[in-house]
Amino acid sequence: MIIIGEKINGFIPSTLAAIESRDEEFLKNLALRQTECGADYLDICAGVEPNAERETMKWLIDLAQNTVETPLCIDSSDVEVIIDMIPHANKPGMINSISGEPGKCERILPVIADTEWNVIALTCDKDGIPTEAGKKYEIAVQIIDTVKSYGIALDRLFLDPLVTTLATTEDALTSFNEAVRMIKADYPEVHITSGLSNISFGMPFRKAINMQFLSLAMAAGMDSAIMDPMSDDMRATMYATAALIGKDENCRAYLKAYRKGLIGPKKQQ
Ligand code: THG
Repeated sequence: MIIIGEKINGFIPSTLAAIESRDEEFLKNLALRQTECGADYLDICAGVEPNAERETMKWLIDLAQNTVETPLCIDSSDVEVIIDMIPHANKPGMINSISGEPGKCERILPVIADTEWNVIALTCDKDGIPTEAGKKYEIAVQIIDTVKSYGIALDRLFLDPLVTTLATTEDALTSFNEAVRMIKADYPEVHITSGLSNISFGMPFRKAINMQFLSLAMAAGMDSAIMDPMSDDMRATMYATAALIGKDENCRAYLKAYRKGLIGPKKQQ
């Protein structure tokens, strides 16, 4: 599993408060702890008003890079902000995100074509976010064709089939997983990622839903997640599932995570 740590995001109230008060220690600590908990990338999302986004994003990038070696995942809905942040990164990371919406692929892909940057692509387009698996797949194929046309290897592409909300769409998980299976069957080298918490919006005991979503989506072929790696429950779910679905040879990663104390029952105080 390729873990994208979600905690440095201004849409999280405690993170926003730290950003607004320029609380470096709080934010450095998030970079450090997520990395210790196994994050492969750190999502960086400013979550501030548009005219402060560039400055805030740059400050967060510098802060993270001064604290850890973990590559960054530049998260903004504004492609121009993303492009302006690329030169500030001290190593290639992940772009979050492009989609089937006009202008996104055309603007970002030529910039990263001859680099080692990876890119997340959302399966939405000018008509919005489809709930139906066939439509998610259709947009995915269009994006894949465009990515290929820029000479970008498909293992640099992380498709996000945009899971919908279970409380309002009862087939949110089943259509997501169907899209994952369709994409993986035809394009096995493409990665699949997702935010884990959208599905449980509006439900009580969200963690239960998020954990089982992670597990079931991994079984369908999802190999990355934008998640809270500091959550003991989410980490345990991830390692146990990888072992159970045959994605962890000799359960090595599970055993190593246990030995390192990354998973396991809480020690008595
Ligand atoms: N896809 C892509 N990018 C994304 C999302 C996606 N970026 C933003 C978002 N969705 C993913 N990031 C977050 C960040 C924080 C939370 C949810 C999604 C969140 N966190 C809780 C908190 O920190 O309080 C804790 C959650 C937990 O304990 O597991 O709510 O879908 N491409």
